Amino acid sequence: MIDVHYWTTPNGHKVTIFLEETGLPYNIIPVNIGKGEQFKREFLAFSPNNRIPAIVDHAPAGGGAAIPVFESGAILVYLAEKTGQFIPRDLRGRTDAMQWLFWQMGNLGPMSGQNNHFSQYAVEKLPYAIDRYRNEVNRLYGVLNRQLADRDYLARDYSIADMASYPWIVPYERQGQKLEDFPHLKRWFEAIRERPAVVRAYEKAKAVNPNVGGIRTAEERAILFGQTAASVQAAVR
Ligand SMILES: N[C@@H](CCC(=O)N[C@@H](CS)C(=O)NCC(=O)O)C(=O)O
Repeated sequence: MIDVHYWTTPNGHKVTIFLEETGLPYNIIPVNIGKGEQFKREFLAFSPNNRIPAIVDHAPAGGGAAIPVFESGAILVYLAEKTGQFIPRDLRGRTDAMQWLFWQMGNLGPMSGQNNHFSQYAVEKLPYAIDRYRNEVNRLYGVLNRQLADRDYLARDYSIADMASYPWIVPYERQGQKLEDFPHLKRWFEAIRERPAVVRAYEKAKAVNPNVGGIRTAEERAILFGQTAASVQAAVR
C-alpha cells in the first residue's frame, strides 16, 4: 500500500493520476495546506520542503523499510520505475520523457504558480508582475503546442511527462490563456481529460475537498503567503 500525502492542487493531481492509471493500491492522507497541515512535524519528517505531494511506499521493491519520496517529479519517476509503466525503457525514449518532466518541474509549474499568485491572490495588483508571468505562461503554452504539433504526447507515448503537465493546463482560464490559440495543445488536453483514470483522479479530489481550485479565505492566505524560514524552523524534528 502507498500512502499519498495529498491536497487537491495540480501537484497533488499528478500522483493520483499515475496511481489511477496503474491501479496500484493507495491510501490518500489529506494534508490541508490552507489550514497549515504541511507544517506538522510528522509531515516535515518526510516532506522537508513543507509542500505536498509526498508518498510513503510501504512495500518497496526488494522489501525492507518503507520509502518516503517528496517532490512530484521524483514521485512520478519512483512510481514509473516501480511499476515499469509510463516511462519508456529505451535510452532515447526515457531521455525524452525525463527532459519534458524536468521542463514541467522547472518551468510550467513554477511560472503558472506565480502567474496565479499575482493575477488571482495578490491584494495589490501589480501590472508588471501580472504581465511578466502571464506572458511567460503564454510562451510555455507555445512551447507545448510546438512540441505536440507532430506527436500525440510529449514524449510520443503517454508518459509521466504528460501526467506532470496536464494538471497545470486544467486552470488555463485562470492563467489568462485561450486553448483555441494552441490547437495541438488543445487536442492533447482533451485526449487526456477523457481518460477514465484522469476522470477518477479528479473525482477523488472533489471527494477530498469540494472547494477544489476555490478562492482562498483570509485565514488560508495568511498561512500560505506569509511563510519564512521561521515557519519551518518552528517545527523542530
Ligand atoms: N516542486 C514541488 C512543489 C510542490 C508545491 O508547491 N505544492 C503546493 C501545492 S501545489 C503546496 O504544498 N503548498 C503548500 C504551501 O505553500 O505551504 C512539487 O512538484 O512537488
